[in-house]
Amino acid sequence: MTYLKVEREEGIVQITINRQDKLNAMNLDVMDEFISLLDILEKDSSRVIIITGDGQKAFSAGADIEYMSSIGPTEAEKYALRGHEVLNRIEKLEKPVIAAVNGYALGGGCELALSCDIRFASPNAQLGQPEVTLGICPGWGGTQRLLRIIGPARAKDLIFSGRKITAEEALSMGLVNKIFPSESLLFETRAYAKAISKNSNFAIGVSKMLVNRGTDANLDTGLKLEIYSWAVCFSTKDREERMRKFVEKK
Ligand code: CO8
Repeated sequence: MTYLKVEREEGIVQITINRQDKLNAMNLDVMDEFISLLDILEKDSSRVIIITGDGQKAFSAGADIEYMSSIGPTEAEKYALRGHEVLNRIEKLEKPVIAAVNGYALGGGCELALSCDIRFASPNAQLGQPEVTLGICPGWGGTQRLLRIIGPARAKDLIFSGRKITAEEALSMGLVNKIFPSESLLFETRAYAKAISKNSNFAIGVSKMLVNRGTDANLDTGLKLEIYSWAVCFSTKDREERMRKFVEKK
């Protein structure tokens, strides 16, 4: 792969967007590489995925503005659909995906982070949806995922103003989960990934699905889905062994 660097260690896969000269802006090639990689990650035995950007400056500065400046509505729709495919598949992956936001996460870069389950950031991170400054609305799910994560009033503020917010402000509105010093962001993210990878990946996958589905379902439907999913967990060997070990220790 040219634009995505993939490193694997003990079930943890770290994906680094590797287009530093353009602040890791995502052109069609980057999206195509994400799709090829997702084809693998959806089936392999990896347990936790980390997404970050190369260098100290950017997670990703978004969709490629140079490319977008040369296209019309037909290509724009294709570009948007490609982005949606990538982000939807990340969101639906049956394993945790963590964004290590190491700098600018703007437009499509912020939207990529929003499709992840957890966002850790360095103090120099700046997040935002500056699309309206370019004459477009967010196009990779920003209006919908931002709304669900930080609520409509805050989402509208960020989208209407196009302003960049600091990691601290993002933390205060629940847009990032935690801030780590720049030099230890990846170390801490990997440590967290390793810790959660020791838990049942089946149970985590089911929990992820329940939280995601529950976001748009009414409470009664969400609770019903939880009951059935909970019961299904009792059919796994993994659950049997984990509970047996606990009981035997006693
Ligand atoms: N696309 C392409 N190139 C970019 C992008 C980008 N999004 N961002 C930065 N670059 C390039 C610059 O052109 C520059 O290239 P070069 O050195 O060849 O001139 C290089 O990266 C370094 O950038 P700067 O010199 O601008 O660095 P600064 O430190 O001065 O500024 C900023 C950093 C503030 C991040 C600035 O680069 C910036 O504002 N970038 C654009 C951020 C932005 O507006 N992002 C949103 C894009 S729109 C979007 O993502 C829509 C998503 C939905 C798409 C739906 C499909 C239709």
